[in-house]
Amino acid sequence: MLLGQVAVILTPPFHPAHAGEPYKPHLELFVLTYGALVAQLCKDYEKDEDVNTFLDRMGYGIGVRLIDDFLARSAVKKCRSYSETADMIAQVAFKMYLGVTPSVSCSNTAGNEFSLILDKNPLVDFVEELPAERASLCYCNLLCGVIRGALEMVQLAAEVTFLQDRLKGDAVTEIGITFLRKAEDRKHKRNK
Ligand code: MYR
Repeated sequence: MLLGQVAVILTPPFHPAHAGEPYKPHLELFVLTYGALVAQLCKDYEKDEDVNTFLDRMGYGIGVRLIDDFLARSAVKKCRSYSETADMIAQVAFKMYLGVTPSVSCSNTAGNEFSLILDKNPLVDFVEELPAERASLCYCNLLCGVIRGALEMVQLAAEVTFLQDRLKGDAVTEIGITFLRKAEDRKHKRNK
């Protein structure tokens, strides 16, 4: 499975004339393709950690490309705080590409750690449960890489990991985002 194929399924060609129009990605095709990708990786790699790393790196490559598509389709303004950025990821980006809106909470007093809580995760729509021998697999780890790659392209370094996962029996699915630089250090590539 090639990075380009997954990226094209998620982001079909966009024309600026359609900015602001409702966007319908080929979500079901993406979800099914993603499942096939993870299944293949599990055949190729014995260790869950290697599959997780592969998915994160692949997601990073997608995120680096996806950010231009996101900025063009959404026409959003530059965020002024980590909190705004976390809200934008949840309310605009997740809604746009996955059709769901995670809830966002800040998890530390420094204001640079956030949790995205997903009640519904379309990426696992066709997954019942993880096999017992794949207990450390982060099935949706691609998403962490996508977020990390997209943020890096707007000069925001971040660590992104799954903190909880319903596929592993947790009560919710939770993605943790830790912004690594001070907001004032940002040199925006956009000047909107
Ligand atoms: C800015 O301040 O310049 C805007 C920041 C926007 C960050 C958006 C990051 C998008 C992440 C995409 C996640 C997609 C998950 C399916």
